[in-house]
Amino acid sequence: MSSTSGTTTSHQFKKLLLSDQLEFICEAHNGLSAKIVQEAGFRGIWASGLSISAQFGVRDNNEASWTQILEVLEFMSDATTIPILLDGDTGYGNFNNMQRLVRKLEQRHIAAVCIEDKLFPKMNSFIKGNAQPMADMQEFCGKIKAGKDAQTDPDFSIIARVEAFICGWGLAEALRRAEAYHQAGADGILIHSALSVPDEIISFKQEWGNRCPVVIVPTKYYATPTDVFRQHGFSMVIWANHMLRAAVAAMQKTARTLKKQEHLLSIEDKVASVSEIFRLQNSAELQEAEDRYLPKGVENTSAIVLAASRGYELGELTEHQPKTMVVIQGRPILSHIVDTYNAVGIKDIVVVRGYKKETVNLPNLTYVDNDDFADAGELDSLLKALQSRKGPARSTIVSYGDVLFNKYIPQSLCQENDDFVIFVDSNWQEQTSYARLGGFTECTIPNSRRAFNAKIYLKQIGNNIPQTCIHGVCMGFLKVSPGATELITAIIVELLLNPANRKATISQLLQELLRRQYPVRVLYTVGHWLDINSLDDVVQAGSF
Ligand code: SPV
Ligand code: MG
Repeated sequence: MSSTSGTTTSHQFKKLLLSDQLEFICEAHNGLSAKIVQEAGFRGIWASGLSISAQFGVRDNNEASWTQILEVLEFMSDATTIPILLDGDTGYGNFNNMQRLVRKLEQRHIAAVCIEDKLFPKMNSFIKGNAQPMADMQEFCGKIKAGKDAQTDPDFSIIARVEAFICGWGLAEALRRAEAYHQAGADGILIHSALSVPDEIISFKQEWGNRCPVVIVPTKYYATPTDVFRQHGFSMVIWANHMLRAAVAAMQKTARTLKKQEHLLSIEDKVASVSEIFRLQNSAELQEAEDRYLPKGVENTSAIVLAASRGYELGELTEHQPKTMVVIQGRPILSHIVDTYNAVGIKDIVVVRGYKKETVNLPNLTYVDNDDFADAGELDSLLKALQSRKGPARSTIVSYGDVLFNKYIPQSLCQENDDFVIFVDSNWQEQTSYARLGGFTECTIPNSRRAFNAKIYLKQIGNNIPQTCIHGVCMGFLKVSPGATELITAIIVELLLNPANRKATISQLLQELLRRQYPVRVLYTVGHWLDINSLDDVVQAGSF
């Protein structure tokens, strides 16, 4: 992977290995721990065989297959930009397997691999090290050569790990092997020791001098001051398993506490917050991408249903209840409206009630009362609804309490990003009740094949438009984007300051938007809705 500094990770690793200071790399065993290591400031990662097998819950004896290790490496590489040195055990086979391994590592932007001179399946060096057989030295040299020949990136490094001390063969054998591996092309030597003091590795380094970089793993001689390693000219220290061991200790403690206490109170402050996990997973990036790539969903959309008026035109039917509560097919009109909104996922529904408000009582709705309903108009109700809402602005669909509609209508409105979007039925000649609605509209293009893919905007709206200009009838739906909510509220407030506008309608609001030159997007439909304006409509609605 190319890093933020513009160089490849293999190049960065080479530089660390050859640097004239003591460098440190730290173990990680999955994407998350790799990211944590990088964030701590480390300039390299040790993909430990012990830790990766342990996080799988298996032994460090090549029980996890090499392709399973490769998958973990891919996550680690994806999560970071610093170099990763793979603990490649014995190379997972002979020279041939080693060559394939190197090619696969390069494909995954792994900077380097370390192989040890033991036999497959290997055993962790700290378990009966003395009894472990070593690889044939020449065979191991062939494996190093094969790996170096397989790499296509000149900076890819191969570290040869000498297990002579671990297996009880002593300094002379360690030096003999290290020299052979160096001659075979190894970029560095890892000299390993299981003693609790650094004597073996120091004696090795004193004899070895500076023939090539020497890497150490002070897991067992952990009490040694780091300056001792510096003074002896080691190149790199690997903190080989401490992320895994830290996690295990924390998990054991947490699990025991939870089991015993059966509540979360005493551990909440001791564990990472959920938001910290989201941060490590880079959730913010996905949120941004969703905004860019996903069609706008309904999850951030609310609805306002204007249902304050009585609806005199229905006569006796509205004597004891407003029109929105007139029963159609066994349920009030409002219940049908709520179902349609719910069907597209819109749950947050504000209903403005006025006439016989106590009869408007369906569950799961937010009610706003307009007790001035007899003297005030739609905009007065809309303003009350807008002002009642708390929290961050959301998309809002405004509709009437006596209009039935297909879910296609709110769904289409939600897809559009424009600040103001309305629906226009182009089949206006068949609409008998247009006068009651927003009235006639002229748009930038009439509904036609050409209009199908075009963005269409409102040119004028009202009931005095010349017949030849009419493109449809406004259905009373208005979608307002979150960004335009404050604006629309301010415009309504201003309109209502004039007493002449006391009974102003949605149509007048749209006229005002046009007057102020705000674009109002138009979506065309033919049908998909029904305005209940007469007893005939009530009957007709039964088959809607
Ligand atoms: C590992 O981390 O898997 C190692 C280092 O190989 S050690 O466990 O010390 O052998
Ligand atoms: Mg290992």
